[in-house]
Amino acid sequence: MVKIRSWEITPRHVYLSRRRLMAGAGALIAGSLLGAGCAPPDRVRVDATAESGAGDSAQLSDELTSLEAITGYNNFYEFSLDKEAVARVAREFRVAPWTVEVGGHVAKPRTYGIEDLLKLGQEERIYRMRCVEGWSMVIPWQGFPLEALLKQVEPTSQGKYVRFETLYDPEQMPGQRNPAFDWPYVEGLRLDEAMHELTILATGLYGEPLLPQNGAPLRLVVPWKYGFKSIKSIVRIDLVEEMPVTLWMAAGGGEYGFWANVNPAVPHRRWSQATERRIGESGRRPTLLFNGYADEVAHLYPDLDSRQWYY
Ligand SMILES: Nc1nc2c(c(=O)[nH]1)N[C@H]1C(S)=C(S)[C@@H](COP(=O)(O)O)O[C@H]1N2
Ligand SMILES: [Mo]
Repeated sequence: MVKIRSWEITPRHVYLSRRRLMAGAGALIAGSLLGAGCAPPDRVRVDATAESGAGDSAQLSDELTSLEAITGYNNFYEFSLDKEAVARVAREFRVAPWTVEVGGHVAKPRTYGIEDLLKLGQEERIYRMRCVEGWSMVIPWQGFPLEALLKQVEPTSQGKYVRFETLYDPEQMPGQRNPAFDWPYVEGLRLDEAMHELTILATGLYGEPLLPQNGAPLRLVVPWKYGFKSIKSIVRIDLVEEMPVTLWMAAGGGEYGFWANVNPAVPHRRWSQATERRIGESGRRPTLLFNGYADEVAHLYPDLDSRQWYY
């Protein structure tokens, strides 16, 4: 039986549509929730934590975003800048064979085949995902903690940050011919962020292997940070000593920073981050500090003022 942990769901109430879960591939997830013994007739309701300081968001529920939206509305600039075109352009993307080189400041560098990584164990994680552009989804991922991989390669004392790189293959990824960006896509985390239990490498969603548009066969998911940190189709992971320069740091003229923690109080230079549009809903909902995961992650940032949380 899968244990439900507080961070898997909203800090207050979560209502998961059982009907939607039971439809097709989601049955696995529904099964685990039902197994946990909280299944009223047609909805599964989970109270994650006790009520405390409930604000507006206490009234809001987090239903899973539809499979259609998750796989049909994508940011993946290597394929297209048009979110609704990404799936089509990426359809033929070759995800096998696939290897991931893990190196840098580690005692045991290693090249993994995707099949080795799948052996690290698959867990279900239902996370909110908040794009810096002001929209969000709730996605049922499968994957494994990044920590499990990092422990195998044994970071040395010089390994202070983790640098991730997406495949570079302009033949398959026409967007990489766009000279506005410094390809390949690079992202990074501080080691403690990378080792945090919320941080996963995802291999699937809704019970199925990832499709190309969602970052097949392996992508990062860091749910308390803006979506652009969750780099797709990873081929290299390096432990490095200095904060890596990410694609967005290089491209954005300081607009998109390294930390990129979701924070409703810190506006983007061109728009407010106070509210967001949940895909599939009408209207907007308040954005939550650290995307609703503050209880789990705020302790990572004792020295950052709130502006640095974003920039
Ligand atoms: N390599 C790569 N990773 C990427 C992106 C990208 O363009 N290229 N877009 C990012 C952005 S802005 C978001 S919001 C998420 C979107 O993930 P999804 O399409 O699976 O919802 O992927 C992130 N990872
Ligand atoms: Mo995004």
